[in-house]
Amino acid sequence: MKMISCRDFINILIKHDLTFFTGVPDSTFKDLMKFLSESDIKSLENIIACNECEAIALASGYHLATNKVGIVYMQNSGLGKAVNPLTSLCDPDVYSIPILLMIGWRGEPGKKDAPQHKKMGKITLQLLDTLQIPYTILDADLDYVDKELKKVKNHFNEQKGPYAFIFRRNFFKEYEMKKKPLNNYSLTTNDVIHLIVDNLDNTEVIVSTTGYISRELFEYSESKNMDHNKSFYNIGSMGCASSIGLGIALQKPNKRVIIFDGDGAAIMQMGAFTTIGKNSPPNFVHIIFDNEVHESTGGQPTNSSIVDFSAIAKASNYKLTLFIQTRKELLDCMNQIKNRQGPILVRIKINLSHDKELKRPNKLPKEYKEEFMKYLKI
Ligand SMILES: Cc1ncc(C[n+]2csc(CCOP(=O)(O)OP(=O)(O)O)c2C)c(N)n1
Repeated sequence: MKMISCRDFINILIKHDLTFFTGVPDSTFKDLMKFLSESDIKSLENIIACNECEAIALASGYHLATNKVGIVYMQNSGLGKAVNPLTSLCDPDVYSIPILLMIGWRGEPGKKDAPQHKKMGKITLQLLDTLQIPYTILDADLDYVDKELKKVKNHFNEQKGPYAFIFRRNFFKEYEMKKKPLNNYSLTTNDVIHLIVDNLDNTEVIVSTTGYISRELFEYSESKNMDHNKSFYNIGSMGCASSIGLGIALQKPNKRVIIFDGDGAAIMQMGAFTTIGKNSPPNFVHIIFDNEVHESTGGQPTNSSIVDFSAIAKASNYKLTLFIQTRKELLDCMNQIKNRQGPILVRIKINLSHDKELKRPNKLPKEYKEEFMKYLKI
């Protein structure tokens, strides 16, 4: 299979004066992200955004300030989030702002992928057609990329407005980082899930976030032969676990609702903190597994290292906030939160520890949903 090295790809972009990157990571671009994170090419800028809507706006600001074209990378799942600024900000009928979209094509028809990618995979090209955004499904061939970039430049000169490059998996050759990102936190996602699940009594349900966290929870439940009916695996809709949990908590005041959130996911939809605080369900526990990266898509940093989640939660009317770094603190926390009223926020610092293949929920999402709803009814 043909693949392109990250350096060659970046060099071609630089040749076409494309040096500003922003976006939300997708595993399709994990090697490119690694390359960008340690590249010493001075002209390159890469800002990892909270969500795809923000990324489009950021690249628009870049264009307004420089008259140059910014690149926005995203998984196709993020295209929905980007639709609003694409249609109401960048569109040729509004401000005509040129942006080169780099879209990872998950759920491509005919290829095996997880269920949450199926619909978006099927409609990605149709959606771009509907948005009247021209696109190229890029072949991993440098001359071809160069030719397409010339074409895109003409598009930007004549029409302005966005243009999309669609990327299949395995477009980029593997890039080995010189220095692997590490942190020294003692707890792993696995440790935390085991410890929390083992300390639950029978009144809680868990809503878990997109990516590795749901997969770890699933795998642990399988290994213990537990029913999955007390967990709602939010395998798609990144950032929405806490809002799904809020919807449940408000209707089921006798069930404790525990959210297993990621730092990237929590930041993606941070406004949810305020809706949680405003509605203030006492049975709501928001746990953030904070490894400071988007681990599920290859370990790209989130903004978490500069975010004081506790301060944000407190200022949003959460009733208790806890910061956990050790096993002992986590055990104490589990006892403490049993008798306290929510909303409660627990931020747990998590070690980067994933090198194993994790299982994915293997039944249809609808089947898990039905089991979960049956349990909630009791
Ligand atoms: C809207 C949207 N954008 C991007 C993705 C791709 N994606 C899946 S998981 C993930 C990373 C989640 O990071 P975090 O919440 O910090 O959890 P971690 O992976 O570190 O466990 C991303 C970016 C997505 N699923 N949806």
